[in-house]
Amino acid sequence: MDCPQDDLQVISSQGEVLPQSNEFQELLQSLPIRKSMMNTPIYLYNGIWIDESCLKAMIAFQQNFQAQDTDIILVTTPKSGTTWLKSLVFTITRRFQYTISDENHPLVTTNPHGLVPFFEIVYPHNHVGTPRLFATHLQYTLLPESIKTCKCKIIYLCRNPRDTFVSTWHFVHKMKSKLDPSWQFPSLEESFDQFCEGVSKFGPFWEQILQYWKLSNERPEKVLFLKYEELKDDIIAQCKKMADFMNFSFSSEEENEGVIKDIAEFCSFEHLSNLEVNKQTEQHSVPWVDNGLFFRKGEIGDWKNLITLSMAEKLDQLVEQKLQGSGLKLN
Ligand code: PAP
Repeated sequence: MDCPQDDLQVISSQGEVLPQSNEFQELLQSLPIRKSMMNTPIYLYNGIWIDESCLKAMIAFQQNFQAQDTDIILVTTPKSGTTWLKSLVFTITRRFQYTISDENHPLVTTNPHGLVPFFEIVYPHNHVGTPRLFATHLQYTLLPESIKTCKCKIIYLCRNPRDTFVSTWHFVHKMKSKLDPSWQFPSLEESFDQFCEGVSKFGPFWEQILQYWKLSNERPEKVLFLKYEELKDDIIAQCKKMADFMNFSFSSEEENEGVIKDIAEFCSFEHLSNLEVNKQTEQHSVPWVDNGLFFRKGEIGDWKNLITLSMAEKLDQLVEQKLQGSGLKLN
């Protein structure tokens, strides 16, 4: 997820816009700085690489957000299926409120990002209905204490890093070349090396994956750990798992009536990407990002069409080394 520089402000819990303080400028100047895949500055702050506007929103979120026991928080690495997870969780938790049909469901008229806001993109945010649903790309260590101590639940989703990298590459190129066709990007090789170094938005990606993986083992009632590939493999089983975890289990009547299958089809790439609202090039559910940019191919293994086998092997080795001893595999 990319956050343009001038679009966001730090806003207090009372909703006041806070002036860009000298303190914040001093903080920025004190941080290590690199260029993102989009060739814009990113800063290393408390272990993650983040851009200026997301850093502002993140600090406001850390200072002001109060979690509630019933909140559900979706955490993802960027480009690992956030849009899909948002649509699934929204549809599962709101199924008694909205019939899963094309006419009246909010997902028909609103992109999933408009229904489940990111903490670090705009703060404070509007949330729709109950339970409150939020999303973030932040590591667990950066979440406010109230999320850690109350009974709210976290659903975590990651994806094979080869496809995540390739999805990010296509996203930033489509986005920036639309804003400015003459924009200069780092080369594919440079971007790939930086990704492997851990220098990518909200990265290093393996730190985030490991934190939530560990926590999902220690506190399975708090964190549910999912993989994009497993959703693709058996969406019905994964929907049931999510529903049970959120205390929104499907009844046997619902199962027999095919409700889970309806939800899976309703939130499928084919259905969502063909809705008018998600083909829009002018509607932005996240500042500056066309709704259509969240849907590209939605497949496993598209890395083969961009990176070489030796790049893929290099990434695999890195991942194996980083995840060593954790019991987690990402293939
Ligand atoms: P974000 O981090 O900017 O929110 P995110 O939704 O996590 O993006 O990732 C986008 C990817 O999910 C795209 O993958 P691709 O580039 O490999 O195609 C997008 O196509 C895919 N995606 C979006 N919606 C769905 C869906 N309903 N089912 C499966 N994949 C999806």
